[in-house]
Formats: sequence, C-alpha cells, structure tokens
Amino acid sequence: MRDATPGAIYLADYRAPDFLINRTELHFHLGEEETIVTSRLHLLRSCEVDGTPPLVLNGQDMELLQVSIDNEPLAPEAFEVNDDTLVIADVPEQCVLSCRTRIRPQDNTSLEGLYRSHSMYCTQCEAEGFRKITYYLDRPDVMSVFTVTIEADPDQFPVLLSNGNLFASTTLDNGLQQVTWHDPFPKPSYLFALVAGDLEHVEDTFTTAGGREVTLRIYVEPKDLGKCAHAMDSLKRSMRWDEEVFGREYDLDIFNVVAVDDFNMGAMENKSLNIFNTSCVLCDPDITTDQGYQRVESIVAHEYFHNWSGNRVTCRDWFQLSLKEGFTVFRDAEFSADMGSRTVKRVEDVSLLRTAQFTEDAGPMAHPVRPDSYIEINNFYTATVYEKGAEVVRMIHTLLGPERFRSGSDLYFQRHDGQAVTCEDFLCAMEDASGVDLTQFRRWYAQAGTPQLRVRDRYDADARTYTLEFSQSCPPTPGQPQKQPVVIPCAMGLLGDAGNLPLRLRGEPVDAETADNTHRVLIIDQPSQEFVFENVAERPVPSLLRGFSAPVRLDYPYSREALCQLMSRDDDGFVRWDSAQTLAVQVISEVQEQLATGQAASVDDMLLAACAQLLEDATLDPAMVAEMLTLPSENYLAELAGEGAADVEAIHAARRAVQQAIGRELAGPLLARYRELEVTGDYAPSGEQIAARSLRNLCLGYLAGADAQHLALAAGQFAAADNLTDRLAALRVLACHGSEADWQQPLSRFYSDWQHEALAVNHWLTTQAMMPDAGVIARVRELMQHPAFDLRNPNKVRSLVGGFAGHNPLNFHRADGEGYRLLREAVAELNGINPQIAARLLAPLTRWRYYRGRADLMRAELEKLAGMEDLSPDVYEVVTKSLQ
Ligand code: B3K
Ligand code: ZN
Repeated sequence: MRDATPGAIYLADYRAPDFLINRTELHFHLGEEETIVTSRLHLLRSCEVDGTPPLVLNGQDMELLQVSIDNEPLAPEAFEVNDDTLVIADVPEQCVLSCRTRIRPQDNTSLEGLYRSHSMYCTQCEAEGFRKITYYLDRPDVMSVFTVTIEADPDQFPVLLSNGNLFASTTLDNGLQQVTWHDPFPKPSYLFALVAGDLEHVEDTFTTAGGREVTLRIYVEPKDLGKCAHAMDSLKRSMRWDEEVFGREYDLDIFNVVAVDDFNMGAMENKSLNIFNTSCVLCDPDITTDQGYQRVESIVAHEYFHNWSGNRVTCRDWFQLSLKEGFTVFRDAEFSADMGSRTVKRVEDVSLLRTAQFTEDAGPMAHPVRPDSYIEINNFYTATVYEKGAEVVRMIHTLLGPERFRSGSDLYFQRHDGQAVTCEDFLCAMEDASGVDLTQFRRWYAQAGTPQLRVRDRYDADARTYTLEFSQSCPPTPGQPQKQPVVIPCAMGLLGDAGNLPLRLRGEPVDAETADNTHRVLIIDQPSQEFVFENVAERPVPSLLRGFSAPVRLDYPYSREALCQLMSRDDDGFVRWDSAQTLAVQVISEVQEQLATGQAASVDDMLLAACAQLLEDATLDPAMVAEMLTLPSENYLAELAGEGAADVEAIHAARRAVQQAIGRELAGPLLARYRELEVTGDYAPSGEQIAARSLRNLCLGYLAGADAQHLALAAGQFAAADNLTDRLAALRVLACHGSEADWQQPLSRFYSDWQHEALAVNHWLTTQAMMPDAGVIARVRELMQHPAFDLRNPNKVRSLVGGFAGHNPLNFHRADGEGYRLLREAVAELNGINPQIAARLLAPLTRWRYYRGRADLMRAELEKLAGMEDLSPDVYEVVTKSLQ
C-alpha cells in the first residue's frame, strides 16, 4: 500500500527560488519522429540565498542529450537525472546553462507540454506542462524574457507561432523554415506557447485607448475559417470593456488565438498566443447553440482579461491560483452582465455554483479558495478556486462599492506589475486603496465549506419594528473540524403589500444616500446578530441575499404565499428567480412524500398559478421567465437532500410529476407562448432571439413531457429548424419524452447531416447519454466504439461519458451499479492516456455519501481504482481522498 499522501505539497513549505532565469532562449527542431529542444537559460543565483545550493530543474518524459554551462558540456558525473529532475551540484553564481533534449510530441496523449492535435503541434503548459518540454525552473515565480526559434518543414507547418512579436523568418539551406519570436514581457514558463501547423487565419485590428494599433488573428484549420466572426467580435468588445471598466489596455502589437480540437480545458491565456479548445471559439448557427455563443463570448473575454489579471501580474505559487482565476471569472462575469441581461447571467452563475461548487464544498475534495496542500495541482482547477473565488472577489466589490473597488484594482495592478504575487497582496491593495479592513474577511480564502446563514424574524405591530435575527455556521470539512465566523454581506429589502418598503435601520446614521431607500447591505460578521428596522407599518416579507450577495446557504422559513409575493413583486430579479426555485423545491419534495406514502401526486395550485402568471405576463423578459419556469435539476435536489438522503429514483419521479402537471394544466398558455415566440428571419445570437428561443423550447419540453401528442410539434421543429439550438432542443424532447419510434430516425438523421462537424456530433453524443430510458448504458457503451468517439479527445469524453455520469442521475445511479461500472472502466482506461481528464471524470463517484442505498456500490468502484497499478497522481489523489 502506498503512503496516504504521496508527494503532497504544502503552502506552508513555500520557499523563494534559489536561482532566477533572466532570459530564456529556446530552439525547437520539429521533426517527423522526434523534436529536439535546445535551451539557453541565463541563470543567476538569487542574492537572498546563502551558500551554493545545487540547481534543481524540473523535467519529465524526455531524453537529455547534452547539458553544458557557458558552452562547456558537463561530464556525466557533474549532474544527476531523475524521473522528474535534473540536479547540477556545482553552478556558478551567474552562467548560461544549455540543455538539449529529445521529446516525442506525437506520442504525448496527456495533452500537457508539446503535443500533436490532428496535423498541428501545440502546447499546454499550465500548470506544470513546461517541464515536459525542457528542463527548467517550472514554477510561476520564476519570470523570464523568452526568445523562441522554431524550425520545421514549411509544407507541413507553414504557420509557426510563439509568444510576443515575430522577430525573424527565413528559409534555411536544408529547406526548413525558421522563425524567431521574442516576447518582451517577463513571464513564467506556464505562459509559454508554441503552435505549428497548416492553418489559416482571419484578421482584424483594434486601436487601444492609448492609440496602439493591435493586429488580431484567429488561426484555425482551413475548413473552419468561416466560424471565427463571433469570437473576433467578442475579443474586440472585451478589449474595449477592459479599458472602460478596469482601465486595462493591451500591451503588444499582436494578439493571436489558435483553435485546437484536442484540449484538456476550455482555453489558455498564453501571453499574446491564446490557445482555445475549438468548442470555445468556433461558432456557426448549425454547430453552436445559443448558450455556446454566450460561452464563446465569455471565454474569449476571460482569456483576454488574463493579460492583466494573470499575466502582467501572476501567481507566486499554485496555491494562489484563485488570485488570477477568481478575479478573472469575476471580471468576465461582469463583462457578460454588461453585454446582456445582468440578472440572467447572475442566475446562471448561481445555479452552477449551487450544483457544482456547493457539492464540492460538501464532499471529500473540499478545499479552501486558497488550498493548503495538494498532490496534483491539476486537480485544483475547481469550481471552488474559480467560481467561489469569483464570489469572494464579488463580496469585496460589494463591501467596498464600485469606486473603491476600482481604486483597489488600479493599485493592485500598478503595485505588482511584472511580479508574481499572492492573494494576500491582492487583499492589501484593496485595503490600502479603500481604507476598509479585510482582516476577518480573509477567512473566506482559508476556510472550506459553504456557510449556512440562518435567518428568523419578529414583527412588533405596536412598536412598528421589524427585527431580523441572523446566525451563521459552517460544517466541518476535511482537515478543518472547526470554523470561525466569516464576513457575510447580506443585501436585502422588505416587501410590503404595495411593494418594497422604505428602510430605516436602528442605529444607522441617516444621510441622503440611505434615507429611507429600499435596499441595504447588512454585514453579518458575528456568530449571531440582530438588525432592527423602525417605522415598519406592516409585517413585511424579507427579500434576502439579493443578487446572491454571498456564497452561502440561506435558511429562512418562507411560506409559499411569501415566495409567490417575492416572485411576482420584489425589486430584485435574483430574489424573484430564487423564490421560484424555492417554491419549486418545496412542491417537488411534497410530491416526493406523497409518492413515498403511496398517494397520487398532487401539485400545489399555488405553483401552477405562479407559473401561469409568468407565462401570461407579456411585459416580462422571456429569458427570465424561462429561468423562473425551469425546475431545479435532479442533481441540485439530490444535493439539497443531504448526505445519505438522496433517493435518485424518488427525486426523478417527483420532479417528473411536477413537470407533467405544469405541462398538462398549463397546456393552453404554454402552447400560446410556443406559437408566439417563434423567431422569424435569419438566426442571430442576439439577446432578444436567444430569450425567445429559450422560453419557446422550455414550453415545448413541458408540452411534450405531459402529452405525447405534442411530440409532433418537436418532430416538426426538428425537421424545420435552421439552427442547432432549435434542432437540438427538439431532438432532446424527442429523446427524453418519446419512444424509440419518435427518436430513432431523428437521431440518425442528425448524425448523417452533421457527422463532418465534430462540435455538432458532441451534442449528439450528449443527447444520447442523457436519455432516461433503461437502454442508455448499452447505448453509451456502443457509442464508445462508434467512429465518432475517441477516448483521446477530451471533448468527446466529456460529451459522452461526462454527459452520462454528470447529467443522467437516474441511470448513472442505477441500482445494479452498471452506471458506476461504466464510469470506473472509462476512468481506468483514461488513467494511462490522459490522467487530468480521468481525474475530472471521476467527480460523480466521489459523491457516494449522498446517495441512499448506493454508497457501497460507489465505494466499491473507487476501491477498484485504488487497487490499480500505475495509478496517476491525479486519479490517486481523488480516489484516496474520496475513500477517507
Ligand atoms: N488558465 C487556464 C487553465 C489551465 C488548466 C491547467 N490544468 C484556463 C483559464 O482559466 O483561463
Ligand atoms: Zn482563467
């Protein structure tokens, strides 16, 4: 048996590097069989170091051909090569160290380091992929100026790219093309990038506020040249927005984006050479859904924003990952909110947080926004670091207000430009610029787990006072049995009969800003606290956690009447949506109890009436109506049930009964809306069209889910659709609510029409993985052998296996354990191919504590994985922590 935590790395052990690398020169010879990399590292011993420590360079999966210092090759006894290091005992204070190594990118299936995707070569170095390219100090606090020369056959690789500016380009005597790129900005190795391929590009320009003309290029395979317009447009809007809202300008004359089909994540912010998963950059109405268009816009923005929050100011070590990721997610969320509907964006983000992040925070892999330790850093690109990290930044924004927040971010960028810093540095800049003390607030970075905010209230009609009593707690998480109170900004209002009431808070100094307005941010920073509102003429309904002002679970005993009032009349759009969700949760769990005691499902009329009102009110934004009419997902309901209590089949049956009741009872208004909302004219990913399609397709789902005669509407829509959103929505309705006769022909039609478009085929795979019928496991297994599937392509794995395990709870949690077995087998195979993807895919199995009657089956699969030989550190960490 292995050690319980092999190779765990601790934040507490951080030490500044012994050596710096001022300049890095790299030479790549890209050949058919092998790639030869020659480095020249201009090394300098740090002045803070005592004595003459050895030089320890990181390096993996490569063959060292030669190492020299100041052009003198080293004798074999002067250095030591281990599995992941090159150690040189005797290194002068200042020297040029050169290594020549051989790598085989065509055999690299981990998609980390330099690898091949179709006919191109590309890189992914974050977090620790650079060490698969050459021996280096592969850590983010070693920042260096890179010059990169690439040599390759111009017929195969006419395009050769790296970071920064093109410095030279020539044809060598042997016919090879040679180009040199120079990036003037010092950067850590994780931001290095190289691309070689037979690519074409679209080009545009952007003039910065300071007058710099920037050439923007998106490189793709020739067949995809027509699919770049939306990404280019999104890029230009992001560049302008970052100038206007954060005062950040672009700093080079060129900005390149490359689309790659085999990619572990969504995209990567390499300095001036962003590399994107094709799924996050290419757009076409026939291969991209409306949500896909929005996702492309936000990811293009996210990567661009990293140029400042991540690249110009980077992380000192990987424990600080949220410094760049949390901040950048906050920035991209604000951008998307400004480009479309702020409330809809917030609702989408909170839904994701509540399903993905709350579950993570309540499970075996729970970790703080700034983790204390890890075995494999790739396992920490999580919803906690990204999404909860963004919520933490959002709370700072709420506490400081927009002006002081902006001063804080200006100070942060100015103070730390060109440095590798910590979350603490970010907080200090925010404090110094605003004068706000964030001492207690820092606990959000250090404590894992989702705090619970319990709220109770009292109304005193005689005194005309209304009192809110708050108390906070946070459940234990691995390694953190006790929690301290955190600072919770609770944005709120009070709803009376005629609308939101003016607020007068006892003890609050009255100034022009607060005098009687209807919105406050209460700061909860004690285990329990009271706030008294005066001059309250009637018993109000509290509107709490407006805009989801803190990532907590709210516990207030809302009556259904109160929820309906908030849903229809509160000033805050988020609270209106959240009240609809809470009402639906209450009704679904009531139906679940009815079914459990052998009664027929009886859906509360109050929910039906509220839904009818939403459908009939033509003044509402259809996108918001669609969000409010969307029932909480089965995964969210399972999460709410808590440990040991989630009964997947009962949840599915109850949710389905409520869905059918809505479809049946409101068939008239649903059909009317379905007809009214038909979009005429050409497809456009505009807010208006997207809103109409989202509500229309939701109506279709309700109708067909309740009455098979409406399947004909779906069949008609599938045949007539001129865009993927409508085509796929119809296909999913047929696949989920129809019989084999309804879905078989459309499914094969979809494949025969779109088999040449990998991104469309991925949706086809997911649609089949999510089907509720019992045949789905056999179908997924069959699809894993289909020519359209490839275990080496992360998009396909995520679409099919991830789609099944993550979005088909009914079948994944089948009582015979076949769903678990399927996932375990896929993970076991992927462990040797792509450990990062294998470990990510495992997440649904780590939640074994939630599922009633399934824990043993789920654990058994985890134990099988734990017993495997050659388990990657990635999978090892997830499996062992889950079993503890
Ligand atoms: N920074 C990259 C993620 C890299 C993942 C490495 N396992 C994408 C992003 O967050 O922008
Ligand atoms: Zn990022």
